[in-house]
Order: sequence, then C-alpha cells, then structure tokens
Amino acid sequence: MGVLKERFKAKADDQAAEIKDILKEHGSKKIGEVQLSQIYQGMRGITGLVSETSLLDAQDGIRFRGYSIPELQNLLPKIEGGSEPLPEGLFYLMLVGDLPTDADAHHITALWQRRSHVPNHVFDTIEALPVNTHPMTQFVVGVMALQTESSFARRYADGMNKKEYWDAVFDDSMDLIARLPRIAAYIYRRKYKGGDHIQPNGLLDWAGNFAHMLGYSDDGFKELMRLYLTIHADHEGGNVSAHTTHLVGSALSDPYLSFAAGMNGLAGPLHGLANQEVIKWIFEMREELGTETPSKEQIAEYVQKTLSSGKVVPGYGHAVLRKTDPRFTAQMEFGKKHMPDDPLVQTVWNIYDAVPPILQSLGKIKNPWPNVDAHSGALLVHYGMVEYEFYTVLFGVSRALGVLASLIWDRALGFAIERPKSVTTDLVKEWIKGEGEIWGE
Ligand code: HAX
Repeated sequence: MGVLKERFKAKADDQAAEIKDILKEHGSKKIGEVQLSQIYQGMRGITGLVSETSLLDAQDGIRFRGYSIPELQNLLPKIEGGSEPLPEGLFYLMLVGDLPTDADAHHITALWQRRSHVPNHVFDTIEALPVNTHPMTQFVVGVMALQTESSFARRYADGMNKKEYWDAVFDDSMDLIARLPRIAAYIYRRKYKGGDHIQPNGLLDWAGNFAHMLGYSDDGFKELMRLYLTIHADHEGGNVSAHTTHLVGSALSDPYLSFAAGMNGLAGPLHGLANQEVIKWIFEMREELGTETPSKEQIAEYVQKTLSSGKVVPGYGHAVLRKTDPRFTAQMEFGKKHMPDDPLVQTVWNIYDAVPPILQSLGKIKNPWPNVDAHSGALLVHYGMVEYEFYTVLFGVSRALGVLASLIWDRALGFAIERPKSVTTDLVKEWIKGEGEIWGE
C-alpha cells in the first residue's frame, strides 16, 4: 500500500494548496442563482458539491478524470488476453488522478487480495436474516457488520489528529472494497444456490474472482464483470449514492457507515434498483404478451400501458443526462460482440427503438433516452444470472470504487460537514410578499 498512499498524498497536498489559493482569490465569486422551484424540486442543477473523481456532461456522459468510457476501454490495463478494462485501473485513476500502468493495476489487485478476509461474524449476521430478505438489505447489513473492523472509528476514539483522517479513511476504504465481492457473492449463493458457497481464488483479479465466487466460470461472464464493475463505479457527486456517502462521511462517520448509507440510497427504484426493475418489467411484458420476442409495436403498446397505470418506464430518463447514456452504449457494444442473437438482448435494443419517441411525445420528460440500467440485466441473464433482485448488489460493489475514492479525497482536502439551509413554505410565502429573508446569512 505504501507507494499508492504516497502517490495519493503528494497529489492531495498539491490539490489542497491549489484549492486554498483559489478560495483566497475567488472565494466570494458567485457561481449561479437558485430559483425557488429548484429548492422544491430536488435541487436539480444547483452546483453545490466538489467531487474530484468524475464529471458528468449532459450530452457526452461521464468522464473519469477527463477520460470517456470508450477512451478508458482502450487505455486502462486489462488481463492478459482480455479486452475489458480492469476496475482496479479505474480505481487508481480516480484516486491518484493519473492513468495507471499495468503494474499499478496489478499492485491494487494484490493489495485487495491480501485484504479480502471477511470475519465470520459478518456471515453470521447475514445468516440471522430470513433467506428471502432482499439482497440489498443483506448487503447493507453485511457492510454494517463489517464496521467492527473500522480503523477510522478506532483511531478517532483514540484521539486521532485531523491531519490523519484521510489515512484512516484510505485504509478502511481499501479493506472494504477488498471484502465486498466476498460478501456479495455470499449473499448470492445463500439466497439462490442453497448456501453452496465458493471459496475465493487468490490468483484472479478483483472482478474475475467475484465472478468465480458467484459461481460463473465462463470467461465471457468474467469479462462482463470487468466492464460492469468499471462503468458503474462513479457518476460525479450529486447522484443519491455518491451524495449520501459524501454527506454521511462529512459528519466523520467512518467509511463503513458512510458507504452503507449510500447503498441504502442505491437501493431505491429511481436510482440503482432500476436495474432489477428493467428486467422484471421485460419479463412481465413477455409473460403478458405470451412471447419471448415482442415486436416493436407490441412493446410500444406495453409502454403506453405502463405509463397510463402511473408507473415510470424503468431504465429511461435521467436527472442530468440528455442523450443515450454511454454506459448503455458500452453494454450494447458488448452485446453485439458476444451475444448478437440473444432474444432478450434484442428485445432491449427494440425497446431502445420504441421507447424514446413515446416518452418524447409526452412533452414533460427531459430525457427520453436509456440510462445504464436499461441494458445491464439482459447481459447478466445471457450468462444465466436470472435472479434480478441481486442486480443492484453488483451495482453497489462497483459504486464502492467511486464513492470511496471520493471519500478519501474529501478527508484529504478537509471538506466541512455538509449542512445546507432549509426553509419552510410559510417562510417562502412571507418572502414572496417581501416580508421575510429566505437566505440565512
Ligand atoms: N417514465 C415515465 N415517466 C418519467 C420517466 C420515465 N422513464 N422519466 C421521467 N419521467 C417523468 C417524471 O416522473 C416526472 O413526472 P411528474 O412531473 O409527473 O412528476 C417528469 O417526467 C419530469 O421528470 P424529469 O425532470 O425528466 O426527470 P427527473 O430528473 O425528475 O428524474 C429519473 C430522473 C431518472 C428519476 C426519472 O427519469 C425516472 O424515474 N426514470 C425511471 C427510473 C430509472 O431508470 N432510474 C435510474 C436512473 C439512473 C440511475 O440512477 N441509475 O442508477
């Protein structure tokens, strides 16, 4: 870990000095105006956070430290003979800010292998839950049980100097990321494979070993996991899972507490749970129509039915994006390469043709295009993972990379406890009449 920590610290010190200078010279500059509607409607479009690991553009989609997903598919290290990026490399990029060499990525693989031991009480805690408990609940409970291992919590209790916070968050984050695949795979095998668990393989990379512990030996599935765990890792700072992790961490809650909080947000159907909702929706459509290959016309009718019963079309729309999500496109490319004739994958592509014009015609939806969740499930089903309630756990394992790299940065840069101002509608009404001051000074 020594080299990685040193490289991170050198970057963080430079960045902290730069931010100090920026704030000294420009700290009082205004960056925008907030409209009343924004404070009632999810703070959409209000710039209120700094997140160093990635940046989302409404048209171009996500860039990790300036690199788009297609660029990273070329530039990040891969396993020998593989063609998908290693998530270890993306983590290095997000953490250190530079592209990793093969050796840098393999160093992280080795670090995570070494730190991946999960204490027995975590499994015992999961076992205390009914087996039909939703996998995301089991996942969060597993992470919370692991909190006993927090070095941040222990060092804070021992009177840690605030200059060392980042160091303890760094250690906890590395441990947690190293252990998540084991916990996630345990939940999968417990719930769906009768508790027939598979021991880790110390020779495999982080994603490859995860695929192995889930019980999938196909090399194609391992490649899919590498891609999947890379593209779901981060989506700048304002999405619910990233923002929640950052918010809870700002109270100096340790990385286990902060990440578990973020995962509770990911478990919402408008956020990460949308990946299970998409496949559930397609399965229900196929059943209702009595065909595995619904036509575009049949899909269009089913979409209208979904909308008229007051439900959202899962996998479509986004709070920031205004074009097809490049994470959707990356998965579509994977599908074209590995399974172009798969009927479910083809249905996803037919939905992609049928849905946007319908959503557009409603006039109120700002983004009629598919997001990451519209595609992921069909690829998993292709390899036999049909248990869609588990999908958000896969997302969560990946999301740990971005939100925890960000949390390390938060503490290294000494970011403050987050505490925006709220108001009541009574105060808003007074302010409209010119009587009350809405902004606290
Ligand atoms: N189907 C039906 N209606 C939709 C819709 C969809 N896919 N997307 C948006 N709308 C509706 C909204 O519900 C809202 O309706 P009301 O005014 O009646 O409340 C209206 O269109 C305007 O919404 P918006 O401004 O376009 O979208 P928001 O920024 O408010 O919400 C969401 C963004 C992603 C939550 C939304 O598009 C949605 O619910 N999509 C379906 C669920 C989904 O796929 N979520 C995953 C998003 C990506 C992600 O976080 N992955 O983890």
